[in-house]
Amino acid sequence: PKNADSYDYARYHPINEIYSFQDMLVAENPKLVSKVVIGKSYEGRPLNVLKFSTGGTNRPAIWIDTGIHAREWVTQASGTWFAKKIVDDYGRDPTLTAILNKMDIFLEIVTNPDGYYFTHTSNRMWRKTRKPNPGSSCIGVDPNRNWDAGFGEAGASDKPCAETYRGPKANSESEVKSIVDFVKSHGNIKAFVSIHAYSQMLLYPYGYKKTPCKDDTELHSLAKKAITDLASLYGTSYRYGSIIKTIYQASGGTIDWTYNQGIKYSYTFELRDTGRYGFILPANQIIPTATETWLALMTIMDHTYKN
Ligand code: ING
Ligand code: ZN
Repeated sequence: PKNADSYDYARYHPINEIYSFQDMLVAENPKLVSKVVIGKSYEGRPLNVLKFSTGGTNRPAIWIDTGIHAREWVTQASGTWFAKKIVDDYGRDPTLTAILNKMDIFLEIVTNPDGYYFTHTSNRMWRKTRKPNPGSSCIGVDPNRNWDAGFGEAGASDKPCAETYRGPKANSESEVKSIVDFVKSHGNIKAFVSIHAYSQMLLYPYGYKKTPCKDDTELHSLAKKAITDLASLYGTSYRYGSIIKTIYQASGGTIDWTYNQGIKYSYTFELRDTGRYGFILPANQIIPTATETWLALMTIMDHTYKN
């Protein structure tokens, strides 16, 4: 495609097309969108983050990432759709306009680029990063077990061949460490939403321990509101609650670390479906999935803006 309008949002795209999409969006909307390269992947690909900002310096911000797990293709596709939705709605939708007049939005669409490339070229079901593990013939670390929150505790594997291998140490993966450095140096991130698939769930901390987080009551009621808004479009039903109580114990997860850093509105989505197609969600569900998810994201962003 030659511009963001002619990009086919109803198809899955290889990484080079998502990278060119990002550059087109920046070129077409220079006053609103810029590209921040927060690091590079193990294989040397740029870790691109789109910054949506109407001015100011170090404004309070909302972070959204998609595709930290390579095979969860509806997430990267939805992230691309969100980026276009933001530029289309700014100045038209009063709620989004108010948010962007006070806050910045950061969106990392291809959070695990080496893995995403590998799912297009070799193994559609790849989940992890692509860094070799010394002493093992198995490749990669689970980038959602590699964060410094309960790292090494129950809820991850210490075996390099496992799908939930935590890695040799917290932040061993540059795809994780680059976000850690960005979040710390920014210092003003108020909401952090990490998007996975599949299972139709909206989850909040903790995953590594059963103790309810300090903001459990508020996060629970905001989750309920968000999934109610999501369901209002097509009736898609979501479960919600803390990670450990709703899905399973998972240590070293992204949002447990961001929550412990003081980012109160830390959430993980598990997008469509509930298993009929699983990771191989048909492309004709991309736009419906992204559209309904956007309603829940707006609910979380608007609550963050008002609090
Ligand atoms: N599910 C997540 C996983 O990494 C999860 C569930 C979410 C765990 C948030 C920890 C924190 O196992 C998928 N589909 O990846
Ligand atoms: Zn995932």
